[in-house]
Amino acid sequence: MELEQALRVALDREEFCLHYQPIVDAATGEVRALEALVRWQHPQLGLVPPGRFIPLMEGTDLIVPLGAWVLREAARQLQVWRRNRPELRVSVNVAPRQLAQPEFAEVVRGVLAEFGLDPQALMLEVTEGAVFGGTGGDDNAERVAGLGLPLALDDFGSGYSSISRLHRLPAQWLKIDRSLIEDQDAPPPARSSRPIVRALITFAHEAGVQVVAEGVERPEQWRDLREWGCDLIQGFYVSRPAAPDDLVWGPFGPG
Ligand code: G
Ligand code: G
Ligand code: MN
Ligand code: NA
Repeated sequence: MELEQALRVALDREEFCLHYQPIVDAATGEVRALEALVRWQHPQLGLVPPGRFIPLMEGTDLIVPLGAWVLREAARQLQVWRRNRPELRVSVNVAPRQLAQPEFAEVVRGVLAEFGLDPQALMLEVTEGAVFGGTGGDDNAERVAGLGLPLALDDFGSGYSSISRLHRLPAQWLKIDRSLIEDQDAPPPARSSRPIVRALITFAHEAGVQVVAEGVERPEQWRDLREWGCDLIQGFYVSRPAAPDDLVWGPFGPG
């Protein structure tokens, strides 16, 4: 069966599930939030990672119903977690086409109401392209921010990122793309991204925005980032994304 058709069937059968990756306080190692990351539980293939089907769904309108399902499932799970962890947040990735839907803010409002969630509890991860791509994403970003949801600017530094846009987006977090964290200690002749990361932290703080470093895989990276004032750490060194029952809650630390 063609992949697109298989994904339509998978949506009808609700064959998707969410894994969660901790985002921890750089200073204390406590879990502040969890990023929801979708997987497809294929009856024959097993767990399919999003890299295999999200691009196709983003190219069709399939991302819209999938995105709505992800929002609702993340909100449902968050309501359960917040009974014991009242400060916990979950952040959800929002695709450009999803953010461009006229009814996007209404869908978000409905999900918050259904689960009686504080809007501050649910974060939305948006990319620069989604917000500034001229598709109406900027209006919807303003609308959901107006509902009280915090926004995270995702994958910053992976494309043609612009610092000036930080001031034009009501974002609480800047997520530095893992490509910049990865080359942090690149050996010569590759040029290290360390000065860029330090400058981004400084600029973000000037704009009143907290910084999340993505893709932290080694304790030395965490120690450097902490020294530079980075607020939050995410990456395999802390934890891989995991099913709710398999999550380890820390606190974590760079040793
Ligand atoms: O887990 P992995 O590295 O394979 O994720 C690949 C990409 O899929 C990441 O860029 C991530 O943002 C994206 N992704 C994961 N879950 C979702 C989701 O629920 N919605 C959207 N739009 N993208 C997602
Ligand atoms: O684009 P987005 O930031 O949403 O992508 C998140 C993806 O990055 C997830 O699919 C997750 O599996 C992946 N990821 C998270 N931490 C690490 C890490 O430390 N190293 C690498 N290589 N990938 C990571
Ligand atoms: Mn993300
Ligand atoms: Na990212």
